[in-house]
Amino acid sequence: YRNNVFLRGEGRSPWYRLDGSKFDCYLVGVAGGSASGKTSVAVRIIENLNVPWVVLLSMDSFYKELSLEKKIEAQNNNYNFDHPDAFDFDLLLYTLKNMKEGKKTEIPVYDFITHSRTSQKNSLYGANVVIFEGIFALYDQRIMDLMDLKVFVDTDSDIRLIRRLKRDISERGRDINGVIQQYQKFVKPAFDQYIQPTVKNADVIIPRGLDNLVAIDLITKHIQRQLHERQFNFRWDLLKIDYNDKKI
Ligand code: UZR
Ligand code: MG
Repeated sequence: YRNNVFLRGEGRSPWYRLDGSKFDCYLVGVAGGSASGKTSVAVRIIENLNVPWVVLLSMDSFYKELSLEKKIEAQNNNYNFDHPDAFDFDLLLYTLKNMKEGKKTEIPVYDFITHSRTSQKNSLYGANVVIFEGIFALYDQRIMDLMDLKVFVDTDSDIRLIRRLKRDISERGRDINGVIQQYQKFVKPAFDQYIQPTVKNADVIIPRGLDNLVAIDLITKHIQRQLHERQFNFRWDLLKIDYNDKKI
């Protein structure tokens, strides 16, 4: 996947299918409850893939900017960051579409302190594989329609609560009571009502998350095989060999 060879101008030139239809980068969606291990699974897939130009995109970048009123709610722990309404699915759709087409794409940088997008943006110039992870990765049909592979990380809720406690206390400066309160008020109800039902949208369900090396290996092999097939298509296209001539 010597993608850099195909880089030009405003991003990568798109690949083409044998039938001449435009082809784009491989998009994987990874959903699952909070602290289920989505990020870890995604990172492991990327390491195993061993392909250049792989992008990991987190749904955290697509939180909506909050009005002053909502910011006060957030400060008082009354704003629900685990509800689908907290996310800007339109911006997400626009961004993922651009990435799939290999266009230069700006990823917003969300600041969880001010609850707004910073003036800074991350620019991406196309990728072979994009892994998009978040609690609502498999929620919006328009987004799922763009995906080549849909994964749900299914980790027991007690394990997720333990991890969430550890992470929020050590990395997010919260105290034990605050984390438990938030979990009971927002995280658990949202999981039961909105996130868990999206498991039916998945192509593959990974029980136990990162511990499930076999599932991660199967997923990696599948993506590699698909990329391999696409690369061949591209080469034939480059060499202007008619596919029908090659068919025996
Ligand atoms: P995951 N979250 C934070 O608390 N701080 C951040 O900077 C980013 C996310 C929380 C978010 C949600 N809710 O419950 C959870 N809040 O992380 C989703 N507030 O992220 O899938 O990594 O657990
Ligand atoms: Mg995460």
